[in-house]
Amino acid sequence: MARLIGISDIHGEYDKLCSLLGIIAPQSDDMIVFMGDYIDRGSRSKDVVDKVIELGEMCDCVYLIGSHEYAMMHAKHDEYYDYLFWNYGGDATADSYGGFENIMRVHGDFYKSLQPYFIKGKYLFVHAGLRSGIALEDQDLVDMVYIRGNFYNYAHNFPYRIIFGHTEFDRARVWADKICIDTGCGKYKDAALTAIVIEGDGREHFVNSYGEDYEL
Ligand SMILES: [Mn+2]
Repeated sequence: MARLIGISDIHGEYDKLCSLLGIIAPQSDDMIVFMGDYIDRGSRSKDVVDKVIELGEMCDCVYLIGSHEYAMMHAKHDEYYDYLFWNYGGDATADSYGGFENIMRVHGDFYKSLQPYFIKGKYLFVHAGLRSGIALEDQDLVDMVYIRGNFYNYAHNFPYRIIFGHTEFDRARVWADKICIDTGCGKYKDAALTAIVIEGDGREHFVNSYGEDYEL
């Protein structure tokens, strides 16, 4: 049966992405939602983007925007995002493309196509979260890619089970109404890249780049 798979915060860690995909072994009827932060920190951001694009040729893939792509795309025009980009791993991304100016030249179509969120059945995938009390269609993209405790420390009333990344925990973390799958890949040398795998029968489990497979 087809699976729904979420992967977030790869951060240039091409080898961990390949390990994880080798374990998950995507099939043509699977759907993979990439939840942003493809780039920065790890040394192979360009290869990560090539890989996730390539995967879209063998199964249904959805690509969301993360905070690091947002900062990268605003870096040239905005002092604050320029600071964020260059001080949170952007140098590694620029190096992987052979210069900052090549990032949008090579993968501009991909970065400009990134979606803010994605809904599939009872699940809503978003990079960082949503702001409570604001309708989905009125959410600010900056919140959706940067929000932290104001989202995950409180119950929300959106009619979805929200799957997000952006804030890292040691392991995937499950609340009654939300799930975080960022386990620090790219930020810490030995951190795993973790995917949520939702089986056709609805079973949710977590698979990481070290081959662990667990339920919470
Ligand atoms: Mn991140």
